[in-house]
Amino acid sequence: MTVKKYKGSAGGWGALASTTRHLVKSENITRNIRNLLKTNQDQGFDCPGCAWGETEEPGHFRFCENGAKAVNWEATSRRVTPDFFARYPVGWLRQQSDYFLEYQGRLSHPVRYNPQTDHYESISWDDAFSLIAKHLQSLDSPNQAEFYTSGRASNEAAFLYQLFVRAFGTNNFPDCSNMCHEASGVALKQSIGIGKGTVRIDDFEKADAIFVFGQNPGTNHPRMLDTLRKAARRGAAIVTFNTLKERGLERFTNPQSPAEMLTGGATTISSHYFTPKLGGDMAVIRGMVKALIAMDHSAIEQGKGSIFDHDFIQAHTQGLEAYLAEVDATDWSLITEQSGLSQQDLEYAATLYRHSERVIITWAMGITQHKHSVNTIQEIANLQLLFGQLGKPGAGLCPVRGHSNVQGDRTMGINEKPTSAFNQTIEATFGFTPPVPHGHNTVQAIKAMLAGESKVFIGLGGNFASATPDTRLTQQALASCDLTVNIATKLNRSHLITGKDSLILPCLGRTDVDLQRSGPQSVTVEDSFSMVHASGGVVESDTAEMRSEPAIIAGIANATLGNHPVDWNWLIEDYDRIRDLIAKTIPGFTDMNQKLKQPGGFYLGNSAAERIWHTDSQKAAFRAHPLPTHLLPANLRELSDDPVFVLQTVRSHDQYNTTIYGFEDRYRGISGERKVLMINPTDIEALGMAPGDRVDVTSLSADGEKRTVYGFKLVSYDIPAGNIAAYFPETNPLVALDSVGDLSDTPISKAIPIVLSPSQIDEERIDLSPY
Ligand SMILES: Nc1nc2c(c(=O)[nH]1)N[C@H]1C(S)=C(S)[C@@H](COP(=O)(O)OP(=O)(O)OC[C@H]3O[C@@H](n4cnc5c(=O)[nH]c(N)nc54)[C@H](O)[C@@H]3O)O[C@H]1N2
Ligand SMILES: Nc1nc2c(c(=O)[nH]1)N[C@H]1C(S)=C(S)[C@@H](COP(=O)(O)OP(=O)(O)OC[C@H]3O[C@@H](n4cnc5c(=O)[nH]c(N)nc54)[C@H](O)[C@@H]3O)O[C@H]1N2
Ligand SMILES: [Mo]
Repeated sequence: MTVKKYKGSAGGWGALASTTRHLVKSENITRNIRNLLKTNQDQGFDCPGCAWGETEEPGHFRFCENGAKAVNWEATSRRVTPDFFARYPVGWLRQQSDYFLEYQGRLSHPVRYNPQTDHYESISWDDAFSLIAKHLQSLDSPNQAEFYTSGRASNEAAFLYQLFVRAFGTNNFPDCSNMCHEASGVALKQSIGIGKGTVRIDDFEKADAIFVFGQNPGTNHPRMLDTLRKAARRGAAIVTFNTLKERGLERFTNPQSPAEMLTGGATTISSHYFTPKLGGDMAVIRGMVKALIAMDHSAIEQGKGSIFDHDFIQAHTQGLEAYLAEVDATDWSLITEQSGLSQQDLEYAATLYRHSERVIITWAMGITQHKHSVNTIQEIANLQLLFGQLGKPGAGLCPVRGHSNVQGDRTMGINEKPTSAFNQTIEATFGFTPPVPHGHNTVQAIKAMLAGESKVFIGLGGNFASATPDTRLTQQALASCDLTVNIATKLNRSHLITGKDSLILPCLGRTDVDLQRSGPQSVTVEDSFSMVHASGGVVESDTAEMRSEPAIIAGIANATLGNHPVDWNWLIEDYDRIRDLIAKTIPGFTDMNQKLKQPGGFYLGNSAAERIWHTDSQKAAFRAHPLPTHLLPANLRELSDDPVFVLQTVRSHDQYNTTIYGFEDRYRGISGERKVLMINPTDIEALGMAPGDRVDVTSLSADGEKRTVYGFKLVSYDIPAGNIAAYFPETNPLVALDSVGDLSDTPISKAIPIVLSPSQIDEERIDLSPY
C-alpha cells in the first residue's frame, strides 16, 4: 500500500493516462477506441457509467475516464466459459477477490450449479427457462419469489420484467434504488408531488449558484465536473458541503480541453468548501434558513421588504407558518453541534445563497444513505421554496442519480408500491388484474428469504450478495433459497452464493450489438434530467450464447405463463413492439418510437418544474420537522466503553459499486490496498496507534449484535475528528438489516457506529479472506 497526498487537479493527464491503461487491460484496444467514440453519441450507446446527462454541444467526446473504464471493462475479449467453471469449483472461487472474479471476463454460456461436484455446468437456454418455470409454478404463492433489478437494465427490459412479474402475481421488486436514491423519491413526492429532480442540464448554464451536497462527482459523475467547470468559469458560485475534501470538487483540468492540458491550467471548482460532520446536513440547512430568517427580519425593519419570494409562497405553497415556527424553535447550539460547522460559517453560506438569484441544489449518497435522509431532503426543498427556486430557469432541485438507468427503471414500473393509477392502466391495457398489496423492497426481501418465506431469487443484473447490508445474513438468505438466478454480464459474488438450484444466465451489455429477427435493436434509457434517449450497441464480438436482457425475460415469461398476457417471443423480434406497449402504459411516452427519432431523445416533463403540484394539497409543501435529538441512537454509548466513531462507506476512484477495476484511489492518494480506514490523525494518536496499523472494526447496533470486519489499515486523513471513511463493499458486513433510514428503508451506509481494536488476524489470513 502507498499513501501519498495527490497534489494535481482532478482530470488532466492523470485521467488520460488511466484511460489508456484501462484500454490496454481490456485486451481489445482498437475496437474499444472505436467504442469510446460512440459513447453517448446519437448513433451510439448510452454510457453504462453514471446517469449524468448530455448537452447539445456537437463534436465533443462524451466519455470520461471512469466511463471509459466501464466501457473497457464490459467490452473485454476475455470469456468465462463452461471450461472455466469445469476448472474451478465454486468453493474456490468464493475465496477470490471481487476484482479477480470480474476480471475473468464476460460470462459466455448459461450454466447450472451442480451441488454434487461443486461446479457450474453448461445448460441449454430452454432447459434453464423450464427449470425456472418449474420452480415458480410450484410455489404456494407468487409472493414467495423475489425479483431484483439493478439500475443498468434498459427501459425495454425493465418494462417486460415488471409486466411478467405482475402477471405472475407479485409486487416483490427489491431494487438498487432502495439502497440509493429512495429517500429522494419519498421526500420529493411529499414536498413537491414528484419524486424526481426539477432541473434540466441546460439550467446549469444559467445558475448563479450551485450548492453541491454529499457527492463526489470527480469519481462518480466526472462529466458533471465539466458542467461545474463551465459554471465556475462564468462566475457562478459553487458551494460544496462534503465531509471529505474531494479533489474533484477543488480543482479540475478538463482532459478534453487542449488549451488546459498543454498549459497545465486548471479551474477552481468550489468557490466555497465546507466540511460538515457525517449526517449533519439537515442541521446545515436549518442553520442557513435560521440565518436567512434573521436577514429577512432586518431587511423588513430597514424598509427594504422581505428577501423571500412571497408571491411564489402565496400562490404555490402551504405550511410556511408551521415551518418558520419549527426553525425558530431550533437552537443554534444544536445546529452547530450536529453540523460541526460554526454559526459564522452557516451565516456565510446563507449570504451566498441569498445573493444568488438562481440556485441549483444537487446531492447524492452523502445525503440519501442516512437515518434522517428524508427529512434532510425535505429541508433542502423548504429552502428552495422560500425563494421560489422551483420552476425558475437556472434553478431547482437535482438529485444526481447513480446507475445509468435507475431512474428509468422506476418510471417503467419497477416499484414495490405501485400506485392505483398505474395498476388501473396495466389492467386496462393487458386485461389482467395486477396485484395490489405492496411487495418487498431490498431489506424486506432479505428478511423474507431468511425467514424461509421467499424461496426463489431472480436478479436482473447487480450483485445482491455484496451490495446489500449485513453480508453474512444476506448470503445466508440467498443460500436458503430453492432457486437463485442471476442474469449478468460478469461473474460476481452473488453467483457463488448458491441456492439449492442455481443458474447464471449470460446477457449482452450496453456496448454489444443486439441482433433480433428484425435486425439490430436499440434500447432506451432515462438520465437524471428526465431525458429519454436511444442506445444501440456497436461491438460485434464473439457473444457465444449470450442473449439480450429482453430476450431472457421473454424466455422466462413464456416458459412460466405461455402467451399471457402478451406474445413474449413476438415482442422481442422487434423492440419497437415493446415500446408501443410502453407508449400505451406509461405517462409521457405517447408516440415513443416517433419521438426517439429526434436527436438527443425526448424530455418527459416534470410537473413541479411547471409549478403543478401533485401533492395532497395541490400545493408545494413546507415540511416542518424538528432536528433529530441525536444523530446516533442514544443508547449506543452504553454498548461500549471504547470511543465510538462514525463510519461512512464510499467508492474509490477505481470501482463501480461492487465492480473493482483496480486498486488506485488516485485523488485520495491511496493505492494498492482497499482495506483501509481514513481517520483523523488526532484520533489515531488518541487510540495510541500509528498510521499503517491494522485494526478490526466492530459496529454497534440496537440489536446488541456485534458485527466485525478484520484487518483494516489506518490511513491518516483530512476528515473531521470522530468520523471515518472506508470503501464499500468490504464494510457492508457491518450494517445491520434493521439499520435503515426513516421512511426510505435505505440501509444506513454513511453513518455506521463503530469501535476499533488492534487486529487479531495475521497478514496471511487477511489476504485470503475476501472480506
Ligand atoms: N466511477 C463510478 N461512478 C459511479 C459509481 C461508481 O461506483 N463508480 N456508482 C454510481 C452509483 S450507483 C451512485 S449511487 C453514484 C454515487 O455517487 P456519490 O454519492 O458521489 O458516491 P459515494 O462514493 O458514496 O460518495 C459520497 C460522497 O458524499 C460524502 N458524504 C458522505 N456522508 C456525508 C454527509 O453526511 N454529509 C456530506 N455533506 N457529505 C457526505 C462523501 O465524503 C463522498 O464524497 O455514483 C454512480 N457513478
Ligand atoms: N456500504 C454501502 N453499500 C452500498 C452503497 C454504499 O454507498 N455503501 N451504495 C448502494 C448503491 S447507491 C447501489 S446503486 C447499490 C448497487 O447495487 P447493484 O446494482 O446490485 O451492484 P453493482 O455492483 O452495480 O452490480 C454489478 C454487477 O452487475 C452486473 N452487470 C453489469 N452490467 C450489466 C448489464 O448490462 N446487465 C446485467 N444483467 N448485469 C450487468 C455484473 O455482473 C456486475 O458484477 O449498492 C448499494 N450498496
Ligand atoms: Mo446507486
